[in-house]
Amino acid sequence: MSTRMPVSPGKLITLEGIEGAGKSTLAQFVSAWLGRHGITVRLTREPGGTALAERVRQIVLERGAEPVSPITETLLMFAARALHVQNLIRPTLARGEWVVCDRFTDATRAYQGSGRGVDAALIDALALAVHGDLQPDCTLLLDLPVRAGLARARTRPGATADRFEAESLGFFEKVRAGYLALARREPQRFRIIDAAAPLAEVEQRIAEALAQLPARELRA
Ligand code: T5A
Repeated sequence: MSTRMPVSPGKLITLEGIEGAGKSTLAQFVSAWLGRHGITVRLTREPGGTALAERVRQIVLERGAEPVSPITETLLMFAARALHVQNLIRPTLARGEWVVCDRFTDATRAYQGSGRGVDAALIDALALAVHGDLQPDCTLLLDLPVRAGLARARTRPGATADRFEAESLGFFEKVRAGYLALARREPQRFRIIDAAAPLAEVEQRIAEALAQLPARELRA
């Protein structure tokens, strides 16, 4: 008979924010920081994260001739998320590893909900169907003025504007406000980080937030 101790499930850490907030850059910092503190981490992103979900990402981000309505966009985000949750996130957490994810369902709430006007109740129903009781343990909201984020995103090496990056300032103002409203509603889960600060300062704030996570596995 096996005497192996049951594995305690890993934690899901998400990074959110408007374009150019620094999510991809800081997701790598979060993974490295957790690694140094004894945690095995899987770094991933949305939409995408698995082979099939990355194909859905291409469909939803590309600027093609065929219109994509807000509801279609929402369904595509959740189709990609369903693949990601089933085939990567849940199995990784079940092994006791942590998942660091560049965007998750809060992005749908902010972009499709606040930005495009899709009904919040519909988004909640899809979230329940796709990931049930799975919620991020901690969400780092990288907040900065829209103009600053877009300027960074547009001057990034090799940048080409996808369907979202081609949107107006007004759209991103609604997205930013939507994120801040989500953070106010769930202050335990969200940490709002001033992403307009120099990178070293942003990293310092994130390290402080991670050090406060209630996790036995975290080594000093
Ligand atoms: N989407 C996604 C939805 O609408 N609904 C959903 O449910 C989901 C999951 C995904 C798009 O899909 C939408 C939102 C998005 O529009 P994406 O490429 O994953 O697209 O996301 P983007 O936000 O477009 O990614 P970006 O690369 O533009 O932004 P990041 O990741 O926030 O920024 P990053 O790390 O690439 O940094 C940008 C530049 O700024 C510098 C970096 O070095 C880089 O050059 N930088 C800083 N410079 C100075 N000071 C700092 N503090 C800095 N931090 C980063």
